[in-house]
Amino acid sequence: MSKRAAVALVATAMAVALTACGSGGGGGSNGAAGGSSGKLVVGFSQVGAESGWRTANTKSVQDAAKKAGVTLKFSDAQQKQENQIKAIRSFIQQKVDVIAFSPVVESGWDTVLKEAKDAKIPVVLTDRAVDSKDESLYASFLGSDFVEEGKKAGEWLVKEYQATSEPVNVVEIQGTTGSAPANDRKAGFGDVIKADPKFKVVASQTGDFTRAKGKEVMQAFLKSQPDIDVLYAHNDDMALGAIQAIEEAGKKPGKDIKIISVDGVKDAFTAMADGKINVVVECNPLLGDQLMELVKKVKAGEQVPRRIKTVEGVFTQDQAAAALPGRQY
Ligand code: GYE
Repeated sequence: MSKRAAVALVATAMAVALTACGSGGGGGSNGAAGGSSGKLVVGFSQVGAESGWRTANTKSVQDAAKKAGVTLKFSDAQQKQENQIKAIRSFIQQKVDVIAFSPVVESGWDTVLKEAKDAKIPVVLTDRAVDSKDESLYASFLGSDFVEEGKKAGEWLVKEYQATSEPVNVVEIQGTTGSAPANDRKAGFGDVIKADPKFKVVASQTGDFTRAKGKEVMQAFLKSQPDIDVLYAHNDDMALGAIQAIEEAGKKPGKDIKIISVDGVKDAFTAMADGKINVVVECNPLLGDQLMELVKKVKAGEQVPRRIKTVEGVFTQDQAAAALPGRQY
């Protein structure tokens, strides 16, 4: 897809999402809008730098902020919730206009979000969700539908093995424990494959969304599981790490062990074009422009949708080579 086409697609998705009736913009009124320079100040607490997806997401948010004339206070939590809580508290102290953050895990946010609410600083979730019951704690959530991604992964598997009634042994490398994408990609996948008992998830462990952990976990699976047909990795980096482990064990990734991955970073497309990954469920990290539009609206007190979903596809080996040059991340 050309850059222009991709931008158009995102813009369309945004337009569609924005027509959905939403509630609770919660535009804060923390003093003069835009701070002393008159620019909107956004505190952004990022998860970390654990994956290719994350690197692309960070760049997208930083570039979009520049383009939108937004002052971005960026904080990298190194995959630790306590660092995110500290960052949010510091944003509150600095009286930023809006706080945007991608929560590393789903639970445990109510106290700090309540502090932001008391300080009248609106919060926007981007990429990952929280499990807070109190919906007034954040204005909107912009990001992918991870359950849907898991379902797409499961649907590919069901189709791939539709001609056999033999058992299909699946190993799963999960994302960060307690994170929305790990919880939801597991649930969506499980939901689809449970309809046919021939599919067995024989081992499932976290690889923390990193290449190094993905490799380590796959090495352990190869030792403990005598017969692995399929690997389902919750992201590309873990799949790429696992490919190394599979090759070092003298097996052919994509053939001896079929591989399902999620994200769609360039390295995964290259591996797919080489026949080493069988299918990639896309998860779009390029959320920056939508996020800037959203924080501006929230600050202005405009109504915004509670949930804005990104539009994503599924790519198989036969499409990989042709799609590769157009991939933006
Ligand atoms: O799939 C993974 C990253 O939250 C959607 O986090 C994101 C996930 C993405 O580390 O690569």
